[in-house]
Amino acid sequence: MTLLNFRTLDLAPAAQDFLGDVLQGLKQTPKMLAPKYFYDAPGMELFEQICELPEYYVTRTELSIMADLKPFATTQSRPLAVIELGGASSFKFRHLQRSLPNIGMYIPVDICGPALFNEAQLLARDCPELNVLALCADYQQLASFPWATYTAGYTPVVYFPGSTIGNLTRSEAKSLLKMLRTIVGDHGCMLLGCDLMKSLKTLIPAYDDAQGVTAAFNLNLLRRINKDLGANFNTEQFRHEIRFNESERKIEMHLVSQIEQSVDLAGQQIHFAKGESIHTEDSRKFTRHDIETLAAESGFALEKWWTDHDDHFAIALLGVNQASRTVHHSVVSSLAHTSAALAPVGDWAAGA
Ligand code: AVI
Repeated sequence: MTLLNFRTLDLAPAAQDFLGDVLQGLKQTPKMLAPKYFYDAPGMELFEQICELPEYYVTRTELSIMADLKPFATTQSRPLAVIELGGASSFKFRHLQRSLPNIGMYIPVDICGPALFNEAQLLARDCPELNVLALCADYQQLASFPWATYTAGYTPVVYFPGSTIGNLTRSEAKSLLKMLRTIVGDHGCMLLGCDLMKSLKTLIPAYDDAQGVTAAFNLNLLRRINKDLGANFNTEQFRHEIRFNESERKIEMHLVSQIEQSVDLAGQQIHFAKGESIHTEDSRKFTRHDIETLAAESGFALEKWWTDHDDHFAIALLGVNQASRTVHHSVVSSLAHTSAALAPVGDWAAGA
């Protein structure tokens, strides 16, 4: 059955980028791999299991706060166009819909195309009144997307849940927010999930659970490199390790080589000393002040801060900083005219 309210756009980066990034990361000292590569189909499945672990407080705490967002919906006169970053699973969006009943357009963005398209189609089938545009893309590609065309008539709301912002460096987070500021225009806003700094007694087990699901998630990155790039990592020879970096208030995930060894990748030999690690992820933990500062540096302003009783997690409403208004407006207008390759969906505009 053709769904009139469902479209897809595939701007997925070439496989070549993956090989280039992996080679570059493994040749540098210390070795590193970008966390965005965790999320192939098995990685997505493992991440879903992580979200249900008793130790991983993040997801259930975030969901518990969502009901508090209701008053925000009533202040909006136009229907909302929700742009979700990392939207391959529609699970959180379905919760969001219960709190924000005036969503008319949903644009989930993810680099895991098959899961994204599948989930978005199911959502479009379940919600015939909702226009769904599933966009397979890397966050960097979003800057040149003609957002204003797609969100005309709606209030654009960028939804970035799960504290994925914490997996970026400070400067990456700032650049991303600056770019998102151009997407929301002068009248939009952003809902940002932020994991807060807390006791290590809670933090450490959340990233080193008793069942070993997080370890399997971390090691799956090496399996993916074997499968997609023809490498020969022996995953038995690497161990999941987490470290708390106090000065930067972040949990680091590493894969530590248990022996001295060499791995073949694309005709090259990658050498590992015994005990040498590959740094695979940072997960930053925030304070309210961190988010206020980040917002102010990116053209946003913190307008609301919803949190749970234990102050474990917060959802921040970032509105547009008055001073940044007109400058960004012209950027949004020009973006609408730059990408001729992507046909606008004029008939989807609210009120059209
Ligand atoms: C996706 N991201 C916010 C998760 C986090 O908590 O940093 C990824 C994760 N890594 C290990 N467990 C969960």
